[in-house]
Amino acid sequence: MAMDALPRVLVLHGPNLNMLGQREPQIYGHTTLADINAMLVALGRELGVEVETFQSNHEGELVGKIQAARGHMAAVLINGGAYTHTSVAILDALLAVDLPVIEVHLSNLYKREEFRHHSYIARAAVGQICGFGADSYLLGLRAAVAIIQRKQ
Ligand code: CA2
Repeated sequence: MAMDALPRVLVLHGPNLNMLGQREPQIYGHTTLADINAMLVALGRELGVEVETFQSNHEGELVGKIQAARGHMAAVLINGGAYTHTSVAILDALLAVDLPVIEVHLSNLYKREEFRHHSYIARAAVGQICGFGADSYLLGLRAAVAIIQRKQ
């Protein structure tokens, strides 16, 4: 008997997030990106979704990955890094792909510099989770799964 494929969640990490755990631990914590990805894959398994992770320091690569998600992914979880505050291209890709988007950030954007208070990604997102460190991603994945299950 053919098994139904699990819904897939695409997790995108923007620029500089590959340095997590190596610099500025007072802001971003000691957890590495590999740790976060492993926790997301494990939680996804528990919750019945397949998690695919991707990090890039290049805006166009992130746009390409978002475009390719259409028809293959059930939701997109994104920490756009600094592109959050600058990228209309990422916003347009997220709007075009027509999937539930959950925006996450390690730090609390609203306690930081004014320029971090505006997110282009927020316009395409169901919601935003920020300020909980690595747990922001795990909470975001739970939110994505709740949305996917409601649709099934
Ligand atoms: O809090 C977040 O998750 C951010 O998306 C992180 C971005 C920042 O530009 C956003 O305003 C908020 C920066 C990611 C840089 O990550 C680093 C990790 C370790 C060392 C240096 C930077």
